[in-house]
Amino acid sequence: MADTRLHTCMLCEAVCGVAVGIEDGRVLSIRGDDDDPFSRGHICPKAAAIGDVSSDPDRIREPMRRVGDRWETISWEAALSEAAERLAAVQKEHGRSAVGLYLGNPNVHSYGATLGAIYFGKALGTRARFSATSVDQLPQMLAALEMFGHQLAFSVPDVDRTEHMLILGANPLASNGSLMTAPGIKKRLEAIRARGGRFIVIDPRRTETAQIADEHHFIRPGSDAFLLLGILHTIFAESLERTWRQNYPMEGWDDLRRVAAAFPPERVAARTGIAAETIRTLARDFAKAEHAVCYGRIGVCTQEFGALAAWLVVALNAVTGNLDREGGAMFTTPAVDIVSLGSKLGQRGHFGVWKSRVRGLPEFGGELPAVTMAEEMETPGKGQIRALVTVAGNPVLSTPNGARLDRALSKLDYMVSIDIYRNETTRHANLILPTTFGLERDHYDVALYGLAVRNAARYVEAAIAPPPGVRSDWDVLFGLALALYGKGGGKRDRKFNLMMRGLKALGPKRVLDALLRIGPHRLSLAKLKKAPHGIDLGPLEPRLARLMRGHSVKLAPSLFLEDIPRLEAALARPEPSGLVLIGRRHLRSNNSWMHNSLRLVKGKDGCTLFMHPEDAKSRGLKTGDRVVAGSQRGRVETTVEVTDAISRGVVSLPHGWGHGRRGTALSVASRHAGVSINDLTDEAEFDALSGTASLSGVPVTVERAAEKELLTAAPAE
Ligand SMILES: Nc1nc2c(c(=O)[nH]1)N[C@H]1C(S)=C(S)[C@@H](COP(=O)(O)OP(=O)(O)OC[C@H]3O[C@@H](n4cnc5c(=O)[nH]c(N)nc54)[C@H](O)[C@@H]3O)O[C@H]1N2
Ligand SMILES: Nc1nc2c(c(=O)[nH]1)N[C@H]1C(S)=C(S)[C@@H](COP(=O)(O)OP(=O)(O)OC[C@H]3O[C@@H](n4cnc5c(=O)[nH]c(N)nc54)[C@H](O)[C@@H]3O)O[C@H]1N2
Ligand code: SF4
Ligand SMILES: [Mo]
Repeated sequence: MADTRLHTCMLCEAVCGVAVGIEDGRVLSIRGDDDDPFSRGHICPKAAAIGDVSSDPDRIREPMRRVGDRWETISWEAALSEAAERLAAVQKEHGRSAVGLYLGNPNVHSYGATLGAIYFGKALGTRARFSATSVDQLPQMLAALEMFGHQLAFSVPDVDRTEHMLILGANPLASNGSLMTAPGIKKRLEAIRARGGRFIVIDPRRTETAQIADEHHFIRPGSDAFLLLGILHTIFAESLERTWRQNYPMEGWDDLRRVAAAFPPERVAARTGIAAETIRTLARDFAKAEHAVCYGRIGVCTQEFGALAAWLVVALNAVTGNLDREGGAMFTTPAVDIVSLGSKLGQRGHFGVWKSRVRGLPEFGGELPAVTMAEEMETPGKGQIRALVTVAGNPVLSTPNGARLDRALSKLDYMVSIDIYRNETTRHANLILPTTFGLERDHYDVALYGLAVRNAARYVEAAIAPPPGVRSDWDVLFGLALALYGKGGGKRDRKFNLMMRGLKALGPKRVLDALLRIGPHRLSLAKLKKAPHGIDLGPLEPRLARLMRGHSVKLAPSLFLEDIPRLEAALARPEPSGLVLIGRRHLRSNNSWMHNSLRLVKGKDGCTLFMHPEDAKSRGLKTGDRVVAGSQRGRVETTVEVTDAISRGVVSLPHGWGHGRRGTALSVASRHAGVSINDLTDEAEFDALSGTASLSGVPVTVERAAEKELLTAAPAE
């Protein structure tokens, strides 16, 4: 019998409410929930693929054990026992940090996994922790930590009330917004113009977002810190700052003024590719708007000066009096308030307390940069990573020089992957522990409601039953942690272990209920269940004074000031004369793991190399030609797409492709394999301040593929 159940899409950060048509326990249809006050019926083409993943024949439905090249099923009891025994053995012999942990992006999209992974990490007791953070938003977290004293104190654009939005390195029309939970972002951006405002995009590509913007300026990859300093220079030089507009204490004005003074627009124009007069106009328009917000995302984070750029975005909002102010950059007041709770418990985050073993890169919030993962596995000595647990991650495709990591994984003593697919990463595991997915679990977005552009909350029960052989991420993480303790591994702390036992028995729902009850809106699961379409908790409100608890906002933290000489040195350095590579996202693709849904990958090839007509002409290339792109790290063969939407000297490949590797079980994706951009990106290139991968602006060469290459280009293993 057909039935409609409400749920929330867990694929990206927009948290769209969905209404799921179900018959005989299977998903028939997924449409937007028109009665969700926050998402108002919005969905994108990916939502329909949630059901495809659930019922995907390739999905792992029982624990699997690898014996050589063969995979066999194994019971949960045997699997947990084996994993615990092998991990404990490595830890006992080589120390706790000899077992690494990598947490991937989908952990953020399940509250059970988010909470479970925090405790699992603690239970494992390793310093070899990694996650997608260091190929993503780490610089923005570092800016939050240094400026506001909490690594999760993200300021989000009050997009619904701003009059002027300056967007750097983000393409919300494809990504649906990031560190800015804003379902239906296209309409929200268009509404800025409808109320007389403007929005401007700064991007090396004329993206889908740029195409509907009032202005777009091409920028040289990796130069956002220069542009932002040029803008700040103008603001100070023309006395456009608004020192009086904040209602919280703020320090560091003079330091910021001094730094900006050294970067007049004329000095940064060539490096950014943006004319000095344009930079001045950008500054004036921004500073003079009554409600303005600058928003930067992954394009400004994953570059050589990612941390400086992330800091300067917030600083620009602050000096123009737009921080914590209507229509500016504000702080969400979510129903589950991790920032306030963490602050009360003294958990604010930390940076650089210890360094990675081989290259000496700084930890952030207890994890090491992903660019160090392979070397920490390959380099012998005390602390070498010999075993690994991955949880919902695919670092072979998502971290720089994935091919090297691929090889390093194949040499580990032992590996466990908690995942739903046997993909490029998890094929190396000795055990794959499969979990529930999507509609099969209840959902409240602990992480993303904390970044929402309106205060909102929605809780939904599981809509369909999971396959009988899988367990929830929470159960698997706690189960593995407890089994590990039982075998003498992990953190040897009886009290902690008892707490883990208690939490496992309590289950995620009760923890969520408690978090809602102590949260600022005093909600509860029962209250949320009475409003299955979700609750609107009103527009964002100023809250920085309360968050800062008497401390001053630091406009110019010394950590960033000390990185300025490195920026200066880069200005003196000659620019690469050849092509540089950037990434891109597409509305129908989600990082590395949804290419096994035929409805998303069929049709036009999603993995092509964008190239400017002049660059194509000088190489005698046209759309459809096969080419080899090569970098310091590797070579991939792909198809050119000539377009003037990319700036000259820049080429772009999407990330998350490259499914041609042997030993995966992805029957659709392997037929739409594409190539991995991260076979070209370089683990030796990173933001030296924060340790974040530098994925933008990788020097590459592009040549027509030779006949012999066309024949021999076997995918990397
Ligand atoms: N060059 C380049 N590289 C990039 C980026 C880029 O822009 N350019 N973007 C970076 C960014 S922002 C990110 S976040 C990372 C993502 O990097 P990762 O998190 O490493 O990779 P994902 O592709 O998200 O892989 C998610 C994995 O989780 C599994 N999975 C999905 N749902 C569930 C679930 O509910 N439970 C469990 N247990 N497993 C699940 C999938 O099968 C897959 O194996 O990639 C980064 N890499
Ligand atoms: N459809 C879809 N949605 C997604 C994802 C997905 O894979 N597919 N991934 C999700 C994840 S994990 C994340 S983190 C978010 C990311 O969300 P966004 O940050 O919006 O991600 P992108 O679309 O990659 O946009 C980054 C932009 O930065 C530009 N850029 C590259 N280098 C530079 C530079 O040096 N300077 C400037 N100014 N711009 C630069 C690129 O051209 C690109 O347009 O998206 C999320 N949503
Ligand atoms: S925009 Fe994001 S949350 Fe909304 S339907 Fe698409 S993938 Fe899901
Ligand atoms: Mo991400």
